[in-house]
Amino acid sequence: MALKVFISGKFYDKDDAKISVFDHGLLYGDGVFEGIRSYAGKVFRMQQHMDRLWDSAKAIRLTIPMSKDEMAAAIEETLRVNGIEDGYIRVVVTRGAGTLGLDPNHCSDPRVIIITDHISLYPKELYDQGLELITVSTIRNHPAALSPRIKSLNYLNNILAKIEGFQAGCSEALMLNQQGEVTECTGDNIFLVRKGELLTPPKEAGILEGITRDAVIELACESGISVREIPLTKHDVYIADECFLTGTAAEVVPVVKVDSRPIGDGTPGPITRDLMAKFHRLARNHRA
Ligand code: PXG
Repeated sequence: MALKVFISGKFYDKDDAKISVFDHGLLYGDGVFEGIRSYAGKVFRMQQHMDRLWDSAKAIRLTIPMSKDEMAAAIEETLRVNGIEDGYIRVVVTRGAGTLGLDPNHCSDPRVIIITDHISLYPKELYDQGLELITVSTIRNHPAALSPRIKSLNYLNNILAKIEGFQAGCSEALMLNQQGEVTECTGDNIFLVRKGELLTPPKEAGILEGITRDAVIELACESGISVREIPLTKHDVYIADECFLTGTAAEVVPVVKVDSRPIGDGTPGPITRDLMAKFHRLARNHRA
């Protein structure tokens, strides 16, 4: 059976799931999105994803043509018609079809797209062995120009960084901000462990406030590990005892090398491994 895709209230077979070439989502990257996971038939942190989607839409002055409850129900229904229990959900809201000009007032019909599928971002070995990062020259979007807190369809900033990372043979790229502070990777937030403490850049550094990041901060606090959101530099990364990334797609993934320098002893550290296990339990235990 072909995968069904939800577009604005109707289900279409994957090959027939199409939107207009005049949609400003395509013409200008004018829209917002979310990447969400479902574990054993239960959507992980649905409410937080709905809140972030609505905040992103508000920031770009886009009105989502349904309520959060209706969106949540449509997501559940899309998972159900596709028989997906453990999967990945991509929600996209575009400005809608308009004219060949920037003016969003010509777009009267925002499209809501829900795709559900399976995902595995990195091979299992990377979770056991850890991955390597490189700091790239592409800096993260300046918050005064386009806030990194908006999950918009404009991901060129991250894509350019990702290409730089790939060219250096790394599967993820570490992005700095305009002040040279550490922000995040192209689709994941970053954490360091230093003297038993968890350190991560604050939202003011110019990051997407990840939902996995929030979950890991909560898990660390519950385990009595101190967490500080403070500005970090490359130096802090180089001298860290441990490093890991968090994201919906990646979950929690250890980092063992940055800019060719081993982090700690060059293997996934104990706090990282503990938080990976705790995150898996949290996600699979269905706690919202
Ligand atoms: N930073 C950025 C820039 C992101 O795009 C995260 C951090 C992690 O946030 P969550 O809420 O997922 O913990 C993201 C989210 C992809 C993909 O295709 C990446 C994300 C979301 C959806 C798809 O790589 N990253």
